[in-house]
Amino acid sequence: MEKRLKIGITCYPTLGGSGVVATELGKMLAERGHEIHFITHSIPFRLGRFHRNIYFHEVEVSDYYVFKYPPYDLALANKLAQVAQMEKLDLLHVHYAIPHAVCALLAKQMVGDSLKVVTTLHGTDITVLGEDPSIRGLIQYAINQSDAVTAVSDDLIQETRKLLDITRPLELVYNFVDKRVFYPRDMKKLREEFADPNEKILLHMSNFRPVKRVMDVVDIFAKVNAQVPSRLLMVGDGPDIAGVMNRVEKLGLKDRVIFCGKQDAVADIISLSDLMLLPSEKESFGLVALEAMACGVPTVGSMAGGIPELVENGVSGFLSPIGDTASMAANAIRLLQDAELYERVSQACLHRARHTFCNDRISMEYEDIYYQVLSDTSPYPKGLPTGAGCTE
Ligand code: GMT
Repeated sequence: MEKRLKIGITCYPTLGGSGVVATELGKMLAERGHEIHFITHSIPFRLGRFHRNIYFHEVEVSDYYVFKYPPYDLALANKLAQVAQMEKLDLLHVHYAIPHAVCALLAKQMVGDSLKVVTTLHGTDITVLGEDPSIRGLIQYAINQSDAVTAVSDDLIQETRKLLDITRPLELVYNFVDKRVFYPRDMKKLREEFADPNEKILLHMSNFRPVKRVMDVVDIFAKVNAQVPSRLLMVGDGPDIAGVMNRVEKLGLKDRVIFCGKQDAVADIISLSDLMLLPSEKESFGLVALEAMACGVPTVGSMAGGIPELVENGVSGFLSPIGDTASMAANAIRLLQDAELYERVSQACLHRARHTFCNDRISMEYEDIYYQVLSDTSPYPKGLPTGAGCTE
């Protein structure tokens, strides 16, 4: 290994795919020998057990009475600078532009230019907040001033360039899953508790926000269930859940749909399912589709954002135009009724997850970016060797 690095990581620790990716990356980098310092308001929820090389620094916010809004952003910037100085960090890798990249740049100004800032864009920080005039300029500034900026799909790179005035290169680094956690698990016993042997299980997992189009999930399921006896597992919680529950009741599907709430055992739940539904309006990557893919469970969903870069339509899943629930249902029915097709797609999923989005390879790609910003030289001057880091 090149020089062992000291890396500060900031993310949203308690929710969302960006927090998951940041935490899993920290764990991978720690395993590869680097020293990782998470600097956030809470312990990242996917951190799990105690890890060698991983430290946690809590950001505490002052609630002094003059503040109408507690200044989390300033407290974070101060903590980033403090930890960087005390622990002699080489760089800060911040996930999500707002406020994290801005706070990291402020910390860099406090500490000095030797502290590098790598920013990873995850999606809504551009596709939603990039259109918000109250912070748009700040997002643009943070991107242009970071030492390196990565995005989780090519689509997100194009969106960033379209929405903002970007004067620097943006690098593509796809999301990944840990293949030691996400693999096809034997969940026969638990599956029997959710569905009869002749029934299929469809799954949707999200934060139930409008961009996820959860009403479409119910519409697709209603159409599928009319032809293929099945159950729908709805995992997660969020603003649209009440509307979805009403719709399920109206359609007379209450005994077919199970609302599980937020759950941690994601790989277990996916492994007992047959199909993932992801009909999103916006999705820069679609981490949940990758988690399903790594368990051999195909996704039927929309062509939104970066999803087609992950799911090859007709090969490792099926994609339709946003809102076309008839086409999504037809694809789901085809997959569920044709065992040979299902097996072919499932195998394609496993191969793609293990080779293109494998944890070892993607952590090496980030490592390469870190060495470049620190020394302007890469240990892989011609790019990572083909297949680097990927093993079955
Ligand atoms: O999907 C969400 O609403 C959460 C959001 C987040 O910030 O965690 O997810 C974004 O980042 C994930 C990790 O990179 C991507 O897999 C999701 O596609 C992306 N969500 C959107 O673009 C809507």
